[in-house]
Amino acid sequence: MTMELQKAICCHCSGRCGVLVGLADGRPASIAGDPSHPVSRGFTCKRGLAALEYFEHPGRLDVPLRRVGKRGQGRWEQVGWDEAVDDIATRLAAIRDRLGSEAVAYLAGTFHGTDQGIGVRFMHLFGSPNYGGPSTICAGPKIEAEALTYGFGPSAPDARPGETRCVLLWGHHPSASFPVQWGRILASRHAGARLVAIDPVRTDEAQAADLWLQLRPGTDAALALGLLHVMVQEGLYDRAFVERWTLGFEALRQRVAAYPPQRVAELTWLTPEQIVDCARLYASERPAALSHGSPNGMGRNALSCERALALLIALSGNLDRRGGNRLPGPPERVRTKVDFEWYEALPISQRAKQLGADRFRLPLDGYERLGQAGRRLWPGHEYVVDATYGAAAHAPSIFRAILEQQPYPVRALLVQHNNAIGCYPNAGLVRAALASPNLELLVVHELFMTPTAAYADYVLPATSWLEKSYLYVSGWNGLVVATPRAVAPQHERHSDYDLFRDLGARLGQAVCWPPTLEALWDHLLEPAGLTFGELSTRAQNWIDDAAPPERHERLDPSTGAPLGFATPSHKVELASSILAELGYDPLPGYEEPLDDPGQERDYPLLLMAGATHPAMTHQDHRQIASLRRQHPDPTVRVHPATAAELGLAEGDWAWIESPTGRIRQRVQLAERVHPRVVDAERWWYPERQGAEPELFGALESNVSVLTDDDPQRCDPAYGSWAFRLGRCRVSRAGSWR
Ligand SMILES: Nc1nc2c(c(=O)[nH]1)N[C@H]1C(S)=C(S)[C@@H](COP(=O)(O)OP(=O)(O)OC[C@H]3O[C@@H](n4cnc5c(=O)[nH]c(N)nc54)[C@H](O)[C@@H]3O)O[C@H]1N2
Ligand SMILES: Nc1nc2c(c(=O)[nH]1)N[C@H]1C(S)=C(S)[C@@H](COP(=O)(O)OP(=O)(O)OC[C@H]3O[C@@H](n4cnc5c(=O)[nH]c(N)nc54)[C@H](O)[C@@H]3O)O[C@H]1N2
Ligand code: SF4
Ligand SMILES: [Mo]
Repeated sequence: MTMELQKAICCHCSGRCGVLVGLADGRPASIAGDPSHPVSRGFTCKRGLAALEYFEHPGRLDVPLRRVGKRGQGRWEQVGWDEAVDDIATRLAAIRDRLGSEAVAYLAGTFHGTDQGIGVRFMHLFGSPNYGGPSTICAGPKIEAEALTYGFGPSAPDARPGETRCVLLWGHHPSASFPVQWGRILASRHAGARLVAIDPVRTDEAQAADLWLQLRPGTDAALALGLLHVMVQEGLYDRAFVERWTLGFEALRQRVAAYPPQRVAELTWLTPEQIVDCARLYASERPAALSHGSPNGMGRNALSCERALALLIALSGNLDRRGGNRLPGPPERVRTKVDFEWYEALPISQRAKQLGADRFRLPLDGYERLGQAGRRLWPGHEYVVDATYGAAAHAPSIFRAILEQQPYPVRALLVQHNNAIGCYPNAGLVRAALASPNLELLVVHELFMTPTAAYADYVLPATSWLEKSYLYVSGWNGLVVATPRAVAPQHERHSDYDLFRDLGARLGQAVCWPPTLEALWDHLLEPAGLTFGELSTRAQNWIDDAAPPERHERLDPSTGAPLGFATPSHKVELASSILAELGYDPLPGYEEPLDDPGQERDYPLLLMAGATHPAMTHQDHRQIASLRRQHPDPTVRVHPATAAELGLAEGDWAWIESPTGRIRQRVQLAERVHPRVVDAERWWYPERQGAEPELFGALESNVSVLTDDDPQRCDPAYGSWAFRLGRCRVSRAGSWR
C-alpha cells in the first residue's frame, strides 16, 4: 500500500485550518494538522480530526433523489444527475416565463467550501435578486457597518504577542469558534496584553479576562454608545486621527451625550464603574485589537451596534494599525468571489424587486453606493463587499412570500449547504413555507438528509471539501491559499459549483461558466500571473497579497493626495453619508431590543438562542458518533438559583416556551449564565425518522422554534433578525425518552 500526504484546508468551519490528508491507494486514510500552514501552523480541532468519519459516514448522500408521494413523506426514487438537472432547469424556465425570474429564490448557508454561495452568480444571470442566507445576521452587519464607516469590512483584529496591549472580545467566543485566533489572543495575553470580555456568559475568555462585563443580552449598542460617551467626555480618543481623517465628530458628540454611564448601566445591567473602566482601558492601551463575534449583529440594533464598534476602533486610533484592527481590503493582485458574482448582470429593474428591499434599503440602494466608493480605492474590483453579504434578500421575507404570495409569489426555492429549518427564526413558519403547496419546486443540495431536505422535490448529493479543490481569497488578511482536491468526487456527488454550472448551461448561461472549478480559480488568479495548478502544487501553496497597514496614508499617484478611505467623502464617516442619503439615522443609536412589555409577565426569562459548541458546527455534526458522544443532547443552561426556583435539576428535561412555540431540552446547571437568562441551542436528531410528522425531531428541540422573524422587529436598514434573543419561560418536562 502506498501512502501519500496531500495538503488540504478543513472547511468544517470558517477557521480554514491547513490539514495533511494521508491517501492510501487514493483513499483518505488519515488526517492531521499541516505545520506549514501560515496561520493554523499544525492546529486542528476535534471536528477537523473527525473529518474522515464525516467523509465516510454511511448517511452521506450518494445519488440524486426525486420525491415520490406527498411532500415530506420521505419516499424517494433514484434518478441520474443529468435527468434531475434537466427537469429542474425546465421547471425553473417555466416559472420564469409565467411569473418572472423573481419567483425563483436561493438560500445558501455559511462557509463549507470555497464555492459557497456560488448560486448567487446563477441568480444574477437568471435575473432574480432573491438570494438570501444567514449572511444578514452572521458577518453581514459588521461587514456593512465597517464598510459604511471606513470603506471595507470586516477589519481584521491583529492580536500580536508582545505588541498588542489590549484585546477586547465583544460577543465573541473564539475558544470554541476560532481556536487558532484564540491561541494568538492567549499568547498576547501571556506577553502582557490586557483582556476584556463583553459577554452575558462567563466563558473561558471571560474567566481569563482582566475585565468581564456580563451585560444584558441584546444591549450591546447601548454599551458601545456608553463607551464612546466616556471616551469623548474624557478626551480619550486619538485627536490627530479624528481631526485629519473623520467626519461627523460634533454630531457624534451630541449623540453620545445621551448615553452617560449611569443610564447605560441601567440598560445593560452593568455598573457605571464597569463602563468607565472598560472605556479607559480600551482607549489607553494602544494598540488594542477589538474582536467581535456575530451576536452583536442581531435584531433591530444590529447595524447600530456594529457601527458603534467601528467608531470605537476609529476613535481609539486603532484603525488600520498593526496590533490593532487591520483594514487590508481585497487582495491587490487577485480577483475575489465578489468579482465573480457578476452583480452587474442583474438588470436594474430586477434588483428593485428584491424581497425585503421595500423595508430594508441598505442591501439594495446601499450596495451600489458602497461599490462606487470602493472602486476608487481598489481599481479592478467592481464591488468590495460580497453580494452574499451586501446585496442579499431578506431570508425571513422569502418564507413569508412563499406562504402569503406577497408582494408576489415565490414558487421555486433552491437550497444549498443550508439547513433552513433551524437556521432561520421562527422555525415553525420556515417549515410551513417548505411544506406549502405554493412552492412548486424545492431543490436541496446536501451532504446528508436533513429536516430541510425532507421536504424537497429533489435532494441532490454534494461533494464535501475533501472532494473539491480550494482557493481562498481573503480580504481579511490578504492570504491566498490553494489546495487541489484530495479525492475525486465519489458516486454521483457534485460540487456546489457544478450544480449551478450545469443549470446555467441549460438556461442560456453556458458561456458564463468556466468548465471546472479549477478553471474558475485560474480566472481569479490570472492578474497575479499564476494558475491554480501552479499555486496549489507549490511547496509554499499560498501568497500574501495584503496591503500594508495605514494604506489610507499612501499617495494616490494620479492626484498626489493621500488615498484615504473608500467612503464617499474619503474620510472615516462617523456619521454615515450613505445612511443619511437612504433616509436612515446617520449615527448609531439604541432601541430596546424586545419592545413587547406585555409579554414580560408570561415570559419572564431572557432567552439566548444558540451559542457555538466546540464539537459541532451549527446544526451539523449531530450524526458524527465521536462528536455526538461529547454532546449527546440538546442543552439549556440555567443558573442554579433559577433552576432551584423552577424545581429543575441537572439532566432534567425542561419545556422552554416563547410566544412562537415550545421545545424541550436537557438542563445543565451553569453558574456562568445570569440568573435571569437561559441559554438554549439548535438541535435535530439525525438518527430519527425524517418523514413528517417526526422530521428528525427538528421542531421538538430546536431553539429556533422560539425566535421571532417579524420584519418589523428586524434592523430597519439591513434587516438582521434577533436570531439569538427572545423571551421565554421554563418548566419541568418530566421524562420522555
Ligand atoms: N437560533 C440560532 N440560529 C442561528 C444561529 C444561532 O447561533 N442561533 N447562527 C446563525 C449563523 S451565524 C449561521 S452562519 C447559520 C448557519 O446555518 P447553516 O449554514 O445552515 O449551517 P449548518 O447547520 O451547519 O448546515 C449546513 C448544511 O450544509 C451541509 N454541507 C456541508 N458542506 C457542504 C457542501 O460543500 N455542499 C453542500 N451543498 N452542502 C454542504 C451540511 O450537511 C449541513 O446540513 O445559522 C444561523 N442561525
Ligand atoms: N465550533 C464551532 N465554530 C464555529 C461555528 C460553529 O458552529 N461551531 N460557526 C462559525 C460561524 S458561521 C460563526 S458566525 C462563528 C460565530 O462565532 P462567535 O460569534 O465567536 O460565537 P458564538 O458562540 O456564536 O457567540 C459568541 C459569544 O456571544 C455571546 N453572546 C450571546 N448573546 C450576546 C449578546 O447579546 N451580547 C454579547 N456581547 N454577547 C452575546 C455568547 O455567550 C458567546 O460566548 O463561529 C464560527 N466557528
Ligand atoms: S477550527 Fe476545526 S473545524 Fe474549523 S477549520 Fe479548523 S480544524 Fe476545521
Ligand atoms: Mo455564521
